[in-house]
Amino acid sequence: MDNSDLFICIDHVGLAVPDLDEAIKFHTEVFGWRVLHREVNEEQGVAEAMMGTGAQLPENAQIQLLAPLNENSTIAKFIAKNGPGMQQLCYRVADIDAVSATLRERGVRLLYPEPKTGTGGARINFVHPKDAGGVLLELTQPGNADH
Ligand code: MC0
Repeated sequence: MDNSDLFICIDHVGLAVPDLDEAIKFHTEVFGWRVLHREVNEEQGVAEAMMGTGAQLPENAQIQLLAPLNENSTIAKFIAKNGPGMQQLCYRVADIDAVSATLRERGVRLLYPEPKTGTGGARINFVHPKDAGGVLLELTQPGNADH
């Protein structure tokens, strides 16, 4: 991959929340967001909701509410340490294998050797916050179900 764009856009910003239903109530009733999608991802240890607007375009970033499924969840650990709040920034990519290879060539470590399954069947991986300026950076190549 040459030095052209690696990322398509900000796909979503993830917020760690203790309780998904309470967070959805707050974000819909106070901030006027709509629930675009909900799912449970057992492997990631999360129950999640993707929030957007009534006029959501595919390239508009979404807000992802992430609640822990159990106390071993990375979200539970994050909340225990930091309290609720911004947990991750997610960039959308067209080809996660090519982007991962380019980032590895540039010395950036990805958490998983191969992509795992994310929202809507996306292929996902993460850059550790220590390699991304203190931000947990997710990469997502959307599946066909979303976007
Ligand atoms: C940890 N650190 C963070 C951070 N998590 N910094 C910024 N943002 C975060 N979210 C920092 C800590 O402050 C600490 O820095 C150092 O990293 C080690 O932290 P730790 O508390 O010991 O945590 P670890 O190492 O046990 O876990 C961190 C790690 C983990 C990033 C490896 O959270 C992870 O595997 N995340 C990827 C998976 C994930 O987040 N899944 C949930 C979303 P100091 O300076 O104190 O050493 S699932 C999802 O997003 C899917 C559904 C999707 O969108 O498709």
